[in-house]
Amino acid sequence: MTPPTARAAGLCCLLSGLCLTQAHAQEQTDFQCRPVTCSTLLPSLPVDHAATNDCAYRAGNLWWVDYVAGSLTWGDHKVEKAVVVAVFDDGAYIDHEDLRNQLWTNEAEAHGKPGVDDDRNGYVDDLHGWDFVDNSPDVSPKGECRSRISHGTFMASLVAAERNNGVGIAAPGSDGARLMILRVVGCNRGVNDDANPQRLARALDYATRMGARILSFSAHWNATTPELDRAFSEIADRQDAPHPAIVVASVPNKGEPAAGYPAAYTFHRIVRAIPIGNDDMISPGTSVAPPGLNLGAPSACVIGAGGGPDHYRVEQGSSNSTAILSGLLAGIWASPPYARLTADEFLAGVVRGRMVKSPRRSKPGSRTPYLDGVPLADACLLETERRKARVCPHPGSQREPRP
Ligand SMILES: [Ca+2]
Ligand SMILES: [Ca+2]
Ligand SMILES: [Ca+2]
Repeated sequence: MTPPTARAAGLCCLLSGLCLTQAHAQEQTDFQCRPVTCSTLLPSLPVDHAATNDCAYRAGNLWWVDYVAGSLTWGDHKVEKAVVVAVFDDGAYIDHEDLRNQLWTNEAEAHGKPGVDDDRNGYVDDLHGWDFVDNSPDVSPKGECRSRISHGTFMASLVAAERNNGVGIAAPGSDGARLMILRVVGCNRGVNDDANPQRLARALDYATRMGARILSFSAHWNATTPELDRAFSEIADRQDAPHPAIVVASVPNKGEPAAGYPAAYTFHRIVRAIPIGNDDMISPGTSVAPPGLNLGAPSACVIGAGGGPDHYRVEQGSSNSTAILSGLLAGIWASPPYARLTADEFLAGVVRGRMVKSPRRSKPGSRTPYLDGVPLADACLLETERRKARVCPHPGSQREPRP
């Protein structure tokens, strides 16, 4: 029998950097404003939303936003109720310029007293989430993360970077999502830094009790425990779950034979992100995902928040696909006419009813179950006569040819 910490070691390894292959070694404060052309998908075309002034978007560097028709989640409507997306990762630098205004906030603690558990949820001063590694309200990455990339910071920005603030990037969840930061792994490779099942179960309970409706796992682990199975089943499978939520799970693309957890669960509230690398191709080495709600989302040449408060970098990997899909689902769910749907109604009507039936599909993959390709995630169901996105198939016309 493997001890729990070793069982979950896959998560720690991933979050220590294996999940992301570094495409550009240096993170910088200004490169996002110059055209970056590392993808053949949508290179430097005019952007879909002319009024958005974020530097990287205007420079044509956010191909992945337009690829999922993310601009259709922006804008005209007032967000009635933001969808809280819990990011399970190594924490996040919440003072980053594209993150600080995008956070979920525990209002009871925001208006409460320091040192007091104002909402009596068992966590003192939990303002924007919780650090389950060091049992602290400070959700910033710690230890070696300070001098390296913070995986969680990058992921949080792909979910919901602030839009139209003149700097950095925008994201499909910019308007509709709010970020709950849950630090579930550390960076020092010590025993206490592993993502153990008890810690994950506590974080799952916290996230859903505090109102997260999408749980974003850009990480995976290879074995599980009955305790963790129960915790996921309560949230993602139980019909009368008190706090149901949609789990967005990463399907890895480094040649792993199986998708790992939580993607391997067949629970009905699991949505899996299949990494799309370049040119509508499923990323080579993508693991076998179980049948279900599997949607292609961009993985390569993705620009996001770095370690400094105004730093950005370019990364690739299936982690990106997962965070982008989480933000996209949140952006759609927060938009009329979907904003009032329950998790099961949203899954049935939008994800199962529309998105997985999308006429946009990836190219065929080379192995089962990808021989027919996968449907590509997008917000095209929000398209109107007045607001269109380039990638959305228009009735009576072919998809616009690429240059
Ligand atoms: Ca509290
Ligand atoms: Ca307090
Ligand atoms: Ca921005």
